[in-house]
Amino acid sequence: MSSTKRGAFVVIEGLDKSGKSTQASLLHDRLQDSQDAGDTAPPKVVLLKFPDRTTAIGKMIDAYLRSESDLDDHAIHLLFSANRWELASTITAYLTQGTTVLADRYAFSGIAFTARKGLSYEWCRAPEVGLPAPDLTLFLNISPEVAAARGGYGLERYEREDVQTDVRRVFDKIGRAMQEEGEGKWVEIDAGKNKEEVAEDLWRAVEPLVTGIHGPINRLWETA
Ligand code: DGP
Repeated sequence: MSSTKRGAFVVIEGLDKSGKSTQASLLHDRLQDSQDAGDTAPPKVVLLKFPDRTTAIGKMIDAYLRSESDLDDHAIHLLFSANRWELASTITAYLTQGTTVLADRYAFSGIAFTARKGLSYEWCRAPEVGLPAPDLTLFLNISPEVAAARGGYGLERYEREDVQTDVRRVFDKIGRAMQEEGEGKWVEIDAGKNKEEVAEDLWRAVEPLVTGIHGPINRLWETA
């Protein structure tokens, strides 16, 4: 039996105001344009966004982020994780049918935003173990000061420079651990450059994966 090709799973992570959502959207369009004209199904690429605020769990997360509700730190962590798990089988199905899956945030945000509250790294990681593993994670690196200078933060719960500084420290730890553990490729992109340059750097990292991947879909930290 010939080994079949599957789609690539690419995650974009970064601090708030790193340009992550803009770049995810640009990358999505570029991946879409790289598809053969007239080829409609299955889609060449899909863009998912975490948290997905449209589901029942996502609505609870949304209320929490907008400070309309308060939840125990452990409880909200598990809701964010559950919000990824509710899309896990969808991600797997897309990859299997050859669709590239692009995710705006993933398990790494989950760890970074809760570990900064003082909960242990291992506890934060535990509910993410076994999720579909990205083949490539692109971390948009920007200093919290530069991020803050980009028109200021919004009003949501974590949109503060002190929070982002702590979160960045945990992201650095995750990036180092990912590289040491060989858990899929983690690439840092300088997000302080202008929009076009960042888009180009992202494309250079993603382009080799566009044609698909031979091999199984890995599971995050399953052997750790
Ligand atoms: P966004 O929609 O990308 O702006 O994300 C909303 C906020 O939620 C942002 O401040 C980052 C934070 N966030 C994203 N994912 C998680 C997660 O899994 N856990 C926690 N605690 N926060 C998260």
